[in-house]
Amino acid sequence: MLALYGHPFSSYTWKALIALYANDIAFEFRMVDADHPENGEFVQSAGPLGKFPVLLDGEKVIFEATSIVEYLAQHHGGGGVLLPDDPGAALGMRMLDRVFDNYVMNSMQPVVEEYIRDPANPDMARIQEVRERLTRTYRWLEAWLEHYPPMDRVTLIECAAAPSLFYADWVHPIGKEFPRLKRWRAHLLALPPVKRCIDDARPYRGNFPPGAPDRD
Ligand SMILES: N[C@@H](CCC(=O)N[C@@H](CS)C(=O)NCC(=O)O)C(=O)O
Repeated sequence: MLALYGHPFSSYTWKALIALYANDIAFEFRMVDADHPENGEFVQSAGPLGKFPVLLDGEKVIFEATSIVEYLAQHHGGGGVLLPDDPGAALGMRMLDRVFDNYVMNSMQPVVEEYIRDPANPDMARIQEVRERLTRTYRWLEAWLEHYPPMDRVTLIECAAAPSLFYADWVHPIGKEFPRLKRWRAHLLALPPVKRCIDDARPYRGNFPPGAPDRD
């Protein structure tokens, strides 16, 4: 039986959960929180900075959400959908996966950090930089979406896009000048594996440092 270490409110945990749910892969969820110190200890021992999610398959430990999705594609079904067998098509998906991690998720992280550092007095210049980076990324995605219509299947792209766009829109709402991106985000949020993550995370929304909006 697989075990996934993570937290229901963690965007990177969602990325792995979406792949697991979409492929009906049985696993045990091991919560990383103060009530389960043994899970936190395991996570600390897995990767260099003790980040989650971490997947345990027998003796095998896999960390980094992208690697977990790739591992599931290789060993637990996915049938060429999570990641295509064709190397060229797979490379295209990996490139998009990097876009969502590096330019969406990582771009918005400083806002979360600012509200943790000093909730009453965040550095507005730093936040403005985030807004500019995200706007630029949204513009790129809007153009990319011209050739990527919303689909019901779940690939590495949907696993990476859904959590990153879910939270990025909370930090810097996707404007109406990006209609395809707005529509795609709504489509992703309605996919059953994504919806399940959103619903399971609802009790933790109060923990979002910049404050969670009353929607989604
Ligand atoms: N590059 C990692 C990032 C994972 C990550 O940042 N996880 C966050 C939760 S969403 C975490 O572990 N936070 C706790 C910490 O940094 O100590 C991945 O793709 O899995």
